[in-house]
Amino acid sequence: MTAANATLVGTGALASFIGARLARAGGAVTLVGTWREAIDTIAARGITVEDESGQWTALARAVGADEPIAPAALVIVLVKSGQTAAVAPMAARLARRDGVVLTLQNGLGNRELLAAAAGEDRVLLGVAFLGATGLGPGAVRDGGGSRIVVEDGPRADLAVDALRAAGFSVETAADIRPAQWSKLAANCALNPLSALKRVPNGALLEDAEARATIEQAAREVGRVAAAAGIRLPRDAAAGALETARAVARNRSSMLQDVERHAATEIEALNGAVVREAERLGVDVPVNRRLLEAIRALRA
Ligand code: KPL
Repeated sequence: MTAANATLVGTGALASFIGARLARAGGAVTLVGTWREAIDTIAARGITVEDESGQWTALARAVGADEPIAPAALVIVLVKSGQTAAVAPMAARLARRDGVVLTLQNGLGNRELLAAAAGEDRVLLGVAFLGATGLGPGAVRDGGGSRIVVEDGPRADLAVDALRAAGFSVETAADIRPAQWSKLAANCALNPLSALKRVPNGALLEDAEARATIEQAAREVGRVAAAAGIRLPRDAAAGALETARAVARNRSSMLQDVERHAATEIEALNGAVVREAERLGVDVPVNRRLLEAIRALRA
């Protein structure tokens, strides 16, 4: 396992958390983004992380998207899925020709957008079953979970070694789609519900009605996956509940988005599932209801 130098596209909670872990392992880490307060805070004081061990700080470089940055062997994309199309050309430029662009984002469609810009053989999809709660610019709390599945592919070892050196529990998969859809099932169930109820993930598990909705929403996603020919490693509802337990203390990214009045990832999550379900002729009433409820919140 070798600490790796990496460029992270994004300065939000997950980018700060993963960036801090990579930097603490000894890698030279650069975060690139547009959130000026986060860039200035990280450049001045590093990234502050709260976790079970207490509070610690890791030094990282943080720059605006228009500043010159030398291409890196490993580029990790961590912006919200709605911003992927906009950052894809930059992510492609930031990776060396022999480097790799890894997406650890939520939702469907990110890999395809990045591959269109960087080339199919330079992009890898990773699925992160972990959470990070933003506490302000350059400050984040570990939201629990540690598992990351990375698709096998050219130069996957660059990403796998770096993430393992940072202490994550990393697996590789020849076919990433079962992991991707398992996480999608968890996201479609937990994120909108936690955002509507304004509670951390764990509180949903203690509420019988919410728990039932989680199971129904996740099972619908499992049925869409099955109709698309993707076999999930286990029952989608059981998987979503397990993820909820692992990230119980986390405030889901959608809840954090709603609280800061930002665009949510609902279209790349339940929206994508509903569209796929329509294409495949699968009924997904619970996902449709959650989609409409979050759209209404935003309106
Ligand atoms: O992916 C997530 C998110 O918040 O977006 C998890 C960690 C699964 C739920 O909080």
